[in-house]
Amino acid sequence: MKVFMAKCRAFGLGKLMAGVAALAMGLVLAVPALAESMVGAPAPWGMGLQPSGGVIKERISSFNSMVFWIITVITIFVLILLAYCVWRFREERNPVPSTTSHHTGLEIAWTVIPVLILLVIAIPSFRLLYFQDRAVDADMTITVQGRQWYWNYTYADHGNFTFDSYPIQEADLKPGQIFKLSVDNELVIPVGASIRVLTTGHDVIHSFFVPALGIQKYTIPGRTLETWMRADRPGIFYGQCNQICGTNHWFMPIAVRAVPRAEFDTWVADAQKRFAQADGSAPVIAAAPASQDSLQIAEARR
Ligand SMILES: [Cu+2]
Repeated sequence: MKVFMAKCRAFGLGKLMAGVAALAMGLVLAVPALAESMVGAPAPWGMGLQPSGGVIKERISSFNSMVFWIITVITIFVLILLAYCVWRFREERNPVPSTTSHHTGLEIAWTVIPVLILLVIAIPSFRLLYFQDRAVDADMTITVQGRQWYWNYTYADHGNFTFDSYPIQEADLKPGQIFKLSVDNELVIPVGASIRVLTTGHDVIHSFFVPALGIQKYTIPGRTLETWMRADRPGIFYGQCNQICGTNHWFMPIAVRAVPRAEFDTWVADAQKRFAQADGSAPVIAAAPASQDSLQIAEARR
């Protein structure tokens, strides 16, 4: 019996060890698998922000968490104060109401403390706004044009090829594609590259919004606005036009695919052929803002 118990224990321990080893292996394998490709998309019952695909979204998320905790502490404090006042100054315990209307110390405190709290929020907030504003040292430029109702992308630094991006109809979806988010021609970018994004509108105001990359910019007819994005991990990051732009506003999803540099170069070589103009010339619409104005804007803002 003793031998049997010992065997059982040994077997149990062995099994446990094997389990732990398998779990550890699984975790080791899971990390590269996660790093391989992430999907930035809304999830059913998702309560928080979308996962971060790059540094801008990481900073937005940590700022959001900081403000969340400040709000939580203030809310709990006010709730406790309210409950205490209701209990302490109820009619039964306080038959003769106080006629006090001023308290200098208290008034200074409830003016100064909120100002300090706002300062604590304002400093990182402005820092984040300026960080999001433009790429300090962009590796490449992409022009994004919002049109009724599709997106047009131009790769200014790669021969100025340009293409349109439309959503995939429900009947044509392949496995893994998402209705109202997946598109026929994705905006492909290299992982780790800081990309200057120049936005402009063709007809009405649209807005280029990809939450997982922390980018949102209006596309306004007659104007070129600048912002930037960087995907620090490979994956596909979905977004949508988030400025009501007409009846087919829903028809403007965005899919940004971040791939390793070598894969990006292969895609560019292929895209240059696929999206070449019929006469081989550079696209007219994008040529001016992408090559000249973009540099002037970048220079003027330094
Ligand atoms: Cu829209």
